[in-house]
Amino acid sequence: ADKEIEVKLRKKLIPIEQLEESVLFDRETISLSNKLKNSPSGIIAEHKRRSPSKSVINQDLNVFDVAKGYEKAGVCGMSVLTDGKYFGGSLDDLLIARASCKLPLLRKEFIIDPYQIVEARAQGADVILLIAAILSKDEIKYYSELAQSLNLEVLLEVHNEKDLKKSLFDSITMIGVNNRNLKTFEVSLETSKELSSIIPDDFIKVSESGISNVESIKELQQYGFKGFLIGENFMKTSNAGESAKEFIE
Ligand code: IGP
Repeated sequence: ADKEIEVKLRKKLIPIEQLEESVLFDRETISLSNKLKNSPSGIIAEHKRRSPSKSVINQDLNVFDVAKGYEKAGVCGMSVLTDGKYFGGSLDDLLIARASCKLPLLRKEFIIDPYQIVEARAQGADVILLIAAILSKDEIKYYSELAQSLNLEVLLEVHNEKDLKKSLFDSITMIGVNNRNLKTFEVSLETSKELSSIIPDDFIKVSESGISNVESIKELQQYGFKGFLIGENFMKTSNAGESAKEFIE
């Protein structure tokens, strides 16, 4: 409910017509899925200051440097948490990352309103996250088609078979399996392995959360995963970019 109030407040601040006039609104977006297809490492590196499961991860790294570092390391894309309440992020973080690098940027947010998708486009994102667990089938269809019409790619996040079953639309390019259980915060890479066989081949498979070594990536690649979303493991160090580099061939 807090989130809804926040969205409504922001709507009042910036009318949608004004978002559409943003200079970033018409920029050519960069395809994350194409990069993942052609990469041996497939790293999507995240900027995340804190999280409900770990509280503070790192408050000292600034987004500008992190984005530059990830780009220099050779990652495929960057994920930027824009949620303030649970993750200490903001839309300014997204804008700063946009100003710092040419990587495809994922707006990492709990999207529950189409306004947030237009906002993502206006603030420099290339990809949005849609979480199946918090959306209906109709919403997933509508939101992903809206994103596609704005030249944004969609990473659709699933936790189980039920999530997956309501999410298979051709306006979606990437399916992400979140290895972190939303209720218990427990992480298990088995979740990715188990779901891999029922994700149709038309989608790029991404494994999200709890990845902390290259061996895990090699193993997940055997299950057809092309993308690996990694936050904490890079952010907990003093130089996120350098840490990401160790994961890249
Ligand atoms: C990154 P980790 O364990 O490497 O820090 O996880 C990313 O998968 C995680 O931040 C995440 C997330 C989300 C955060 C995945 N899905 C949805 C907020 C909302």
